[in-house]
This record gives sequence, structure tokens and C-alpha cells, in this order.
Amino acid sequence: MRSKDGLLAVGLTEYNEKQKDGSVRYCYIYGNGVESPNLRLKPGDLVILKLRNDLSDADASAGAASPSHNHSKSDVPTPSDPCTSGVMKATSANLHFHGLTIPPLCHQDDVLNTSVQPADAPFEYRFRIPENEPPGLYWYHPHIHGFSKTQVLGGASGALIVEGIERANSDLAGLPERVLVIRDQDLLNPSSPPSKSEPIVPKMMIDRDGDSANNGTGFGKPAKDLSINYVPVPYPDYPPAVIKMKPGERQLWRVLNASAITYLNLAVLFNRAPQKLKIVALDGVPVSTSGASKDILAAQTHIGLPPGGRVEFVVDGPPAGVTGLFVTRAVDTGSGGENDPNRALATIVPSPDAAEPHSLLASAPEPMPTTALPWLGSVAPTHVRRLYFSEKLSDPNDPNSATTFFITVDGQNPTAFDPASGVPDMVVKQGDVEDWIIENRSTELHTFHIHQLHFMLLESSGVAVDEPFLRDTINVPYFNGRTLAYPSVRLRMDFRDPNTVGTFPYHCHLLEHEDNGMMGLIRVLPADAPATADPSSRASRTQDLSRKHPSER
Ligand SMILES: [Cu+2]
Repeated sequence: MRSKDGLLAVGLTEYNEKQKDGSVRYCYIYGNGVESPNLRLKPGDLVILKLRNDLSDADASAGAASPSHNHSKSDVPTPSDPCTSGVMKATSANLHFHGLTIPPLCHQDDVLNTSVQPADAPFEYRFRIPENEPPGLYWYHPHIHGFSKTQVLGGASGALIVEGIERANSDLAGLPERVLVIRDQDLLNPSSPPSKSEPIVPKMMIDRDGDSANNGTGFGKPAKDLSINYVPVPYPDYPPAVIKMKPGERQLWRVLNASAITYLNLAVLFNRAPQKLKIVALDGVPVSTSGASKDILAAQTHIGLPPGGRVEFVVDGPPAGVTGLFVTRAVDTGSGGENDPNRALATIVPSPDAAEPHSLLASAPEPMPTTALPWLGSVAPTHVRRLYFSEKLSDPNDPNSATTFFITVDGQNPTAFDPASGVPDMVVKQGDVEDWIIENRSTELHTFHIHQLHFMLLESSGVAVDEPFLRDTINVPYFNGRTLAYPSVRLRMDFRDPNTVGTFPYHCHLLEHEDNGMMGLIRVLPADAPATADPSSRASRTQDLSRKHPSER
């Protein structure tokens, strides 16, 4: 769906339905059944999106394999103000516009209080794509605390494209482009043995989430199945989807990892040989506008993509007679993580009569105006903060007991996110630039994500990295029990944009971790707010802590 004359007006209905196999699928539906349309917008456009909630309680309707869609008795209408209700139920709906720097306010991009119930009238989102929003791939998904995993795993997600990437990188002018949305879902064939073509792997362990645990081999049963643009590629044989391209045709591929819990490590193979991916954008931001030469990522042959992450790269189609393969390689998620093995996603078939993708980039783009702000990497941070991911078993003697997940500002007590609290874990001022050192004290990989802004990776476990580009999601490596210090990332956080003013979350983007507590709140005060921090915040304690690191202030 494309904006017209500066406006995109669209109505979406979030709908769910129990399947014959017992799984529950979720979707955003437009009009007469179009599923989760790609929303295509230009900087400056106005979005008016009416969200209707047609969710029913899947558990309450268990066993009622009726094709009709009835709301259960537990959904007694409780009219309330969707801006303030804060009701977070299985049947609640809302939207997060992942990656966009739009205000964390109701009707725009607030997820802390905004919640639409099935009895509510269609709820209006109304916001403007900022003039300075980088052109690239963003996405929308539900963000109801406690139920994000269920809804996203069920399929509720869609792509949002800010048009004009060819204005940031003239090499892309005139290219056909395609949007590939990769989702995960519960296994279609959970009791099947691995394919005979795979090497023998140790007997599958089930982790405490009920998923196949990481066995460290790159093979075996995955924790979840994947689909690519709605085509499932299920375990154990992974029958790939088919992408037809004209032989040797050059295209821009925009890939979204809309999985709830699955890490990707994407590669394109021709005759089994990995191809260079020519990466042009990460997490919606063209690398050419990020202080980097546009060739900086041109030589990568695989790219890790955490849940929530996006990558855009140029693919030259295979020559006639050569079939390509789009795959995800294994991801080592740690001994506490899920199994994300090697598997195919799609074959790339060269065919002279292949249909052109629906979208072409402009052939004579006007260059993008230069940004007014200095490059983030050259701005000195005003503050350094330390945070850490950790996990706690409810019964330390039972590895299968329930786990609580935490992200904690160092010095504070680990507490699972409480949606009723509303008290920020830290307070900053608009205009600030800070460095955050985020440790992982658990034995599984986590993915740090913050709403409203992008950041830059400076160091990985204390070692400087040369990554002059921006992201909004990043993996924090797991602790293997053998290093003297916990693994960490050092991020330069950018609170300069006025649209960051307000209170919003940061969290792990593995949604079952987020749902089970791995989320915190930050409040960005207006630049002209009085110097004293909000006394209701827990941040006063972190300021004491920061004095322990005078060299970093
Ligand atoms: Cu996590």
C-alpha cells in the first residue's frame, strides 16, 4: 500500500484463528483479506491507520473447532480509553512501529499504555514520517506486554518501507526490489526425526521453554519452523520457497526477521559457493548515510540478523543454468539458547520469463539532503551507563523450573518489568548522547532493542570495532562460563532527536524474554527541563554508581 499525495490512510484488523492442528494464527488484515500489507511511505507523509481488534481468546475456544469466529465469554466488553487503559490481555491489540523515530505518545508509537480491546471502536494511529527518517525497511508488530511472543509467533507483523533508498545510494537507481519477511512458528512436524541427509547429531534436548535446545552442531531439530513471505519451510526436509529471477538480474532484497525468537544468519549460495551480499542498509538506515563508505559492507558473505533486525542488500541473480539458494546458517545461541540450525529458505531460479518484482526504485533520484547533526560516532558521550541481561530460575535446583528474565541498570536490583509501575529505570535529556555498556550474564544470546532511536556499536567485549553505521537491534554474546569478564557491547545512544522525548522501553527482542520481564524504561526529558532528575525515578541510584567510573564521565 503506497501513500498518495502525502497521505496513507489504511484500516487494519488484528485477527486470530485456531487451526486444526491446535496452533493459533494471528494476522493484520486489510479490506477483504489482504494479509499484513507492506506499507510504503515517503518522508513527510501522514499515516492515518485505524486498528480494529478482532481477537478472540484462543484458549477459551479450545476444542471448538468451528470455522466461525466467535468471541469467547471471557471477552466481556469493557469499554475503556485505549490510551490509558494499560490492559494487557491475550486479546489486547496495539502496534509498535519498529525503528521509526516518531514520538512515544498515544496514537503514535506508545506501547506502554496503549491497548485496544475487542469491544473498542477502531483505534486511530496518526503520525507523520519525519522528514529526516532514513529511507529503508522498518516494520510493525503488536507489543502487548506478556503476549508479544504469542501474537508475533502467530504471524502478526508486516513491513513498512520508507521510500527513497536510491537517493542515499545512487548505485541502486532503477533496480527492481523485493521485500522478504521471515517469520517463525511452532514446528509443523515436531515428532519427525531429522532428515537422513543430515549428519547424526546428539539426542535432542528440550529447553525450559519447551523448544529444542542448542546442540552446538548446526543441525538437528530447530526450536521453530520458519516461513518466507508466508511460504513455510518446515523441518525436517525444509522444502524451499521459489524465487524466480531473470538470469543475472540485479535486485535489491530487503529482508526482515519478523521472528519471535529465531536468530538468522543469511547467505546466498550459487553452486554451494557463498556470494558477496553487497549490504546497503541495516535496520532501516543506509550504510552510505552512516558516516561509512558505501562499500564498507560489500564483501560480506553472510549476515547475522537478530529477531527484529533488517538487512538490505544487492543480489545479482544466478546465470542461466545455475540455481541459487537463499539460506540461514546455524547460529550459536549458547548452551541456554534454542537450536537455530542450518536450513534452506528459498531456491533462486534463473528464468527468462520471471515476473518483475512489484516495485522499482526511481531511476533518476534526487540526492538526499545532508543531515544537520554531526555524525554520532564523532560526538562525545555525556554519560556512561552499565546494564546487564540476566536470568533466574524460580527453583535453582530445577533447570526446568520457570525462568524470570531481567535487564538491569548496574547497581539496581534485578526486577522483572512491571507494566503497572511506569517508573523509568533511567532519565536522560533530549540532546544527550550516551555510551551504554550492556553485559550478558546468562548462558544464552540476547538481542538488545530500544524504541524511538538508533545506536552505533563501538566495542564488543571491550575490543573496539569499526562499524560506522547504525542499528536498532543488536546481539549481546552469551557467557560461556570461561571468560574473566561477561561478554558485552558498548553502544553510543542517540537522544538528540526531539521525537525521542517521552517514556519508552528497551528490551530483549526475543519476545518470550521480553514477555517474561526482560524490559526496562527510559524517560527522555525535554532539553529545557530543570536539571534535577525526576525524583520518582530509580535513576538517582545510577548516578551514584557512575561516580565509580570517573574516567568515563
Ligand atoms: Cu533475550
